[in-house]
Amino acid sequence: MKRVFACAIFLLGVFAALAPADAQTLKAVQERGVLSCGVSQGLPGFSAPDDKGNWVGLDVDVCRAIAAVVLNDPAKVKFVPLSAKDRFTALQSGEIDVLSRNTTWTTSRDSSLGLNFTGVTYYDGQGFLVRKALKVNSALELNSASVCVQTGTTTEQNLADYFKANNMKYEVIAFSSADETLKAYETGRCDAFTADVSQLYAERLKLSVPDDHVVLPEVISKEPLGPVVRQGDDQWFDIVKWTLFAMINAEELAITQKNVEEMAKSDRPELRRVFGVDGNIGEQLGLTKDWVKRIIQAVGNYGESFDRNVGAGSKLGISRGLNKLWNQGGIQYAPPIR
Ligand SMILES: N[C@@H](CCC(=O)N[C@@H](CS)C(=O)NCC(=O)O)C(=O)O
Repeated sequence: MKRVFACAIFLLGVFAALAPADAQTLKAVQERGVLSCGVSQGLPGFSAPDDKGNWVGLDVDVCRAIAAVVLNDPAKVKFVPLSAKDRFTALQSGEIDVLSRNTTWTTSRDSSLGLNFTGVTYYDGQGFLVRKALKVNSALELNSASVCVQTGTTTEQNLADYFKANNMKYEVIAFSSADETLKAYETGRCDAFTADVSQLYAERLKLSVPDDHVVLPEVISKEPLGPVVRQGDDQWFDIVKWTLFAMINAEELAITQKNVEEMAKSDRPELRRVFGVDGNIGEQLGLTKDWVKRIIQAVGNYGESFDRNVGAGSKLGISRGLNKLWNQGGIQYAPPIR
């Protein structure tokens, strides 16, 4: 009898060890029928409502791709606009399932907030925007300048570090929202506006004459931006991470929104695995066999999303730069689907 009891306890232990750590997020999202996704309050190219009120952007596409794999519908996303200051609390409290809001991956954020960064959607760096009329060609000419910055960002600290390292003085003028920061810059309260370079291009579009302003050449920090989840749910962490990796791998494998149906029929072993014809990778993630197909049908591959939202096919027109794939001169690299 004792032995049977010990055996039952042992088996329970084995099952507990095999079950996902704390797989409540996937279940909660599926029961709710909608993914709650934290985004910016309106940053063109990354996350902003279009003229019909639909959220669009590179960060938005990550959420639509997650909704496609877990709910089979990229439209089933509730977008929650968050300021820089409020974004982490919204994730910690469970108000959102994932934060996809131009958020820089740093040690302190990864280790002290109870959160996990899942990957990099955009390799960025911090820069300065100034009026052309100021006739400044380098950030090193900004000694004694007043600089507008948004609070709750990595931007504030980098600004202080850069001016200190270069023995320059400055006056910081800080605001909690992007709109206030930009307004202060536009009305001349500060000589320069500092933010991640991609965000400077995005915000510049909102100025009355964007062409009167220029982004200076210096990039003063590393800002790898990516989606964030809560710690403690390894299955959800994997789903978000591999959704992004699938978009990047699809670009490498030349799978596009247009050819995905054809590619899914290919007999190339690699593609058979990616599309779930062979093996059960999707199911191992807690998803379906056709998970990659769903992602690409919903938003296209990484390069397509980049071009449409921030790259050559968008108003921002940002070049791929570091965000090119690793085999095309950039550093975007995803582990393989196998
Ligand atoms: N990547 C940096 C900066 C993020 C950030 O919030 N940047 C401002 C610069 S304009 C922004 O995007 N604001 C948009 C908003 O608050 O909705 C970070 O993670 O702290």
